[in-house]
Amino acid sequence: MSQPNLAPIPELYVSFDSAQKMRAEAADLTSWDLSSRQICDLELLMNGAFNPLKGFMTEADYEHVVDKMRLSDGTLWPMPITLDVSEEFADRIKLGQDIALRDQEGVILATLTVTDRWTPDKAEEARKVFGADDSAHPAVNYLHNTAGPVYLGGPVTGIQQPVHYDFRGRRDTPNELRAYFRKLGWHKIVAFQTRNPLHRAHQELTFRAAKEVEANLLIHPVVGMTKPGDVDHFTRVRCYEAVLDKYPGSTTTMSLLNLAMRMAGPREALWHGLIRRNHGCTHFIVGRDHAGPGKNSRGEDFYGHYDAQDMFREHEEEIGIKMVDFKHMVYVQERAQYEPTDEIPDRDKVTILNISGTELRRRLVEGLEIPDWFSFPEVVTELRRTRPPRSKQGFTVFFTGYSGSGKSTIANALLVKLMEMGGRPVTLLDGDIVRKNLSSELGFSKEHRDLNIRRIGYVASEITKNGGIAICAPIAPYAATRRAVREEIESYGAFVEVHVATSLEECERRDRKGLYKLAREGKIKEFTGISDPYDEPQNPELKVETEGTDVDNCAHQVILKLEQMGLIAG
Ligand code: PPS
Repeated sequence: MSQPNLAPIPELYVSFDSAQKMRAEAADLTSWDLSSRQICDLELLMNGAFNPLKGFMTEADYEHVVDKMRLSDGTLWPMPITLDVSEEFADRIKLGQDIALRDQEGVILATLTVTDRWTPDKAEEARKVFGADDSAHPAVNYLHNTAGPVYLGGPVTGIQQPVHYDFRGRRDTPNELRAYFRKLGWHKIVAFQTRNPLHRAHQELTFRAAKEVEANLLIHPVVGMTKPGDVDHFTRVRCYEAVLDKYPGSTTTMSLLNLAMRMAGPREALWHGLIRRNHGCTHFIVGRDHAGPGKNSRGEDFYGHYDAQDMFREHEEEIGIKMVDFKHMVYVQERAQYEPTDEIPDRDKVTILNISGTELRRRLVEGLEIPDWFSFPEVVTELRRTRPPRSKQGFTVFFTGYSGSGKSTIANALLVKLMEMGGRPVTLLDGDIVRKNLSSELGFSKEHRDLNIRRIGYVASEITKNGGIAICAPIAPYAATRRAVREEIESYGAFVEVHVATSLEECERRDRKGLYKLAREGKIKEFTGISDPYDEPQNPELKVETEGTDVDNCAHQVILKLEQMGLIAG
C-alpha cells in the first residue's frame, strides 16, 4: 500500500472527436437539467473520483449499498449515488433510452442510458445510510424535501467536464493529481479533507500526520456542497491560500474537490477514503467527528465522536488507503503548542485552551477578539471581511401565519421603524404585493405555494447577501419550504422567523377581506386553515400574539428580538 499505483484510473469521458459528435446527437434527446448536487456527483463519476462506479446506481447496487455498504458485486461502496428525478419526468422515460444530462445553463455534460427506474423507500434510506430518519440531518432533509421521488440508474457517457470559472488552476481530476505525484516522485501522500477554514490546530494536525507517516501532504478541501450555513468556498479558498505559505512548498500541495458532502459521519469517512485513494493518495487523516452533521432533533449527536475512525479501521485494507487517526487537538498554554487531547500527560497541571466552531462563529458575528494562538491573522481578516459583525450584515425577517393574522400590518410597522433607524436599505415582500408582482400566474396548490415562497426566499437571500433587510410576510404554510428558505438565507445572514400566532378562530372572526366566509361557502378552494393545511412553526425565533396586543407593540417585540440577536445596535 505504501508504493502507490499512480497509473491513470478509468474515466467515463469519450474522446474529443466523439464528444463533438455526441454533443450534436444528444441535442435531440430528452434531457434532464441537473441540480447542483447532481452536477457534483456527475463530475466525480466522470473523472474517476467515484471509480469503480460507471454511472448512477442501478436499483440492485442501490439496495446493496443501502443495506450492506457494498455494490451488488461485493465491492465496498458506502454511499448511494443516485439520479433523483420528478415523477412526470420518470414517466416519460422508457428503459433502455438515452437521456442528455445538462448543467443549469443547458450545456450537455453527459448522456445516461437508463437501465433502471424505481421509487425508493426514502425513510429506509435515511435510517440505514444516515442512521436515523430525522430531518435535522441535512442529507435526510435533502432526501425528503429536495430530492425527487423517483431514481433513474444506468451507465454514463461523459461528454465534457462541468465548467468552473473560479480557482481553475486549483482544481484537479484524480488523473491530474496522479500525474503531479508521479512527476514529483511523491510515493506517500497523506490527504486532509476539510470543509472549514484552516486554523492553527488544523495546521498542527496536518504537520504531525505528514511527519508521523513520513509523507507529502495534500490539502484537499471540499468546494462542492458542504453543510448548510458553512463559510462559502470562495472565502475558504482565500483562507487556504493564505495558510499555504506556512507549509513547506516542496512537501505540500492543495487541490480543490468538487464533492457534494452528505455529512454521513462513519459512512462518509469510508467514502472520502475511497475518493482519496482514487486521487492517488496513500494515507488519509480522520479526526474527531469526521463529516459530522451536528445534533439530531433531540439535541444529541448523530454519531459518536470516534465512530468514523472505528469504521474506517475495520475497512482500511479494502479501501486501499491507510488511516492516520487523530484525537481532538487542543492548545496547551504553558508549552504554547497544540497537542492531541489524549496525549497530555500533565493535563492537571497545564492550561488547556480550545475554541469550538460555535464559539468562533459567535466571536465573528459579535466582532469579538479571536486570539492569535487560535488562528492566523490573515485567516481572521478574510473571515471578518466576509462575515462582518451582525449589526452590519443583512438579514431577513420572515413573518408567517394565517390569512388575516396581522402579518402585513406588523410588517409595515416594522418597515417604518427600521427606516426610521436608518443604516441599511429595507424591502418589504408582502404576500399580496409579491403575488401581484412576482407570482401573478400562481394559484394556491401546494406546488404553487412552494414556488411562491421559494421566489420570496430567493429575493430575500439576494437582499440579505447584499447587506439589506428583507421583511417577508406570506402565509408560508409548509414547514419544509420555510426551512429551505431559511437555509438559503442563512448562508448570507440571519433568518428571523416570526410566527404571527393569531388563532384561526380570531382570523375568521376578523375576516377583514371576507375570504373566510367565501372559503366556508366553498367559493374559495384550498383556503389555508379551512380546506388547506398550515404547519405551525416549531421553533420560530419569535412568536407574536396579536389578540389583545396592539400593532405597535407587536412590531416593537420584533425590534427587541433583533436587538437581542445583535442585528441592530441597541
Ligand atoms: S402562500 O401560501 O404563502 O403562498 O400565500 P400568500 O402568497 O401569502 O397569499 C396569501 C394571500 O392570498 C389570499 N388568498 C388565499 N390565502 C390562502 N389560501 C387561499 N386559497 C387564498 N386565496 C386567496 C389571502 O388574501 C392571503 O392574504 P393575507 O395577507 O395572508 O391575508
